[in-house]
Amino acid sequence: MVEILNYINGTHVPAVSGKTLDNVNPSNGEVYSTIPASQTADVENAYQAAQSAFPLWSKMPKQKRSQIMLAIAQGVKDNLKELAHAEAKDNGKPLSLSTAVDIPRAASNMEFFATAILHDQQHAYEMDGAAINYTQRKPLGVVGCISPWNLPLYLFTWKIAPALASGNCVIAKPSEMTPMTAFLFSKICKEAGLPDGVLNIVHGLGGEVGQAIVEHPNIPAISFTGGTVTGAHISKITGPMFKKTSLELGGKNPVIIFDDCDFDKMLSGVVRSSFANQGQICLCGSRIYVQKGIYNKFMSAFVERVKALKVGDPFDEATKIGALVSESHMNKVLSYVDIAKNEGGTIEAGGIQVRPKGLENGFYIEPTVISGLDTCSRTNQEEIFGPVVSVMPFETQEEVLEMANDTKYGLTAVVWTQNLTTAHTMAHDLDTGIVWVNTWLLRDLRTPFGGAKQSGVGREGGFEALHFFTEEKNVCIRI
Ligand code: TXE
Repeated sequence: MVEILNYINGTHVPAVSGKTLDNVNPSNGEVYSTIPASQTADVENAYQAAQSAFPLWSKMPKQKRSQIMLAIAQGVKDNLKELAHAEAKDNGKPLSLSTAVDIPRAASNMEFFATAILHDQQHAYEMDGAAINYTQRKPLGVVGCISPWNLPLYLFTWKIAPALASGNCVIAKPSEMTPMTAFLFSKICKEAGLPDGVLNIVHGLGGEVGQAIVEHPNIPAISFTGGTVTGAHISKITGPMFKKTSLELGGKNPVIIFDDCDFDKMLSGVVRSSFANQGQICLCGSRIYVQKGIYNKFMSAFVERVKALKVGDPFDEATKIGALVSESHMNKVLSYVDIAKNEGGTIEAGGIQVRPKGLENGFYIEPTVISGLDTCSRTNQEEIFGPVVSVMPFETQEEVLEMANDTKYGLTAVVWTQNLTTAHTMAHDLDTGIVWVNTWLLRDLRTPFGGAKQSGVGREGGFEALHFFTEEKNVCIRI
């Protein structure tokens, strides 16, 4: 049994209360580690450590901060195998995915922000010889970063990297369901020479540790990625406290396939955007709109490809769909299959739990394709966050645009077309923070990342993220 510990002031410690929580391996349903069941007292200890480290870290020359962060990135790369293995075991995702995507991206996040701080600019505004204004950006102090379970180290580093790079000290809370890689990462930080107290990792339940971070009177900024309901709860607390709050929340993303698309490329792309990471990525496309001319061709080719996806052991190289993160999440996803049936949907593929030999207690669902549902059905409106997609036909661009935008979410949209005008007009008219045309999840870390409507508030990525973690000041000097 592995004992995961908090990382406070450069030291690995249990929760003050001594209490622990069980951590389950979703591929077989077995408890394989414990995590500290931290509470307010642990967050307070982390805060004290972070506050003490702030003068040193915030005043350290950027070049030096950058070097330490690059050493951490190198440590992640050096430990790729161990981290990828840990991520697959903790989350249930295929090892091939954590090796190719999650862990390399965690290293890139650190590298990107470590170098971005060297290139950020300040502004100057000259007033016709009468005065000059210039701006400064200062770190905020001790900030809170709360991350989810679907891309554990990937999203953990996506938040802490800009926070640290811009000179803040951090209290970070990984999801209680996937704490392992953050724990391993803390050891890498120590070895890379990150000064004690600069990054503190407190494990435990969202309603306890997360809540204590959000409510802390001296933490001026919260960066959160997770469910829309939790995001709404957090902003009710941070609003009246005037905390800067960045929220990356859920999605119900449309994938729009026009008759004139490159069919083969589209088909592979849509299989990926539907089922990567068992459909547990806020960017996955779960509402697939297909133009009538190719609807039947698409449906039969898509269903054939989906049925061929191997579901099972995350450590088997042939596996394309691993386990869902938890039993309760699997049950939530399965409940939506029942909802879809009750709404009159036809299950074209999947729709059932799978019990692979030797892993009968794991949390597996066959990739599921549903047809015949109205765009306003619950299946098409609520975030399922699993390997479940709904396919619908459309005739005109105007019609599909209306259906695609008819949701409370607005994170991403994918458009498959070879027609430049269609691509441009759809990209312009879709109410989402991100539009991908003829691709999916192609990411340039310089670009703004985030959602419209109930998919979130604010943008991460590039200088936007560095700016979120700083306070801008204007200095006006009379000449
Ligand atoms: O997320 P939570 P859950 C969606 C997805 C999923 C649903 C619920 O639809 O089914 O959200 O998932 C911490 N104060 N997404 O319940 O609770 C929690 O410990 C502070 C989309 O697992 O939002 C974890 O670290 N923090 C999403 C983090 O919030 C709190 C990814 C996210 O967990 C807290 C995950 C509180 N009161 C789920 N309560 C995406 N956008 O990618 C919980 N937390």
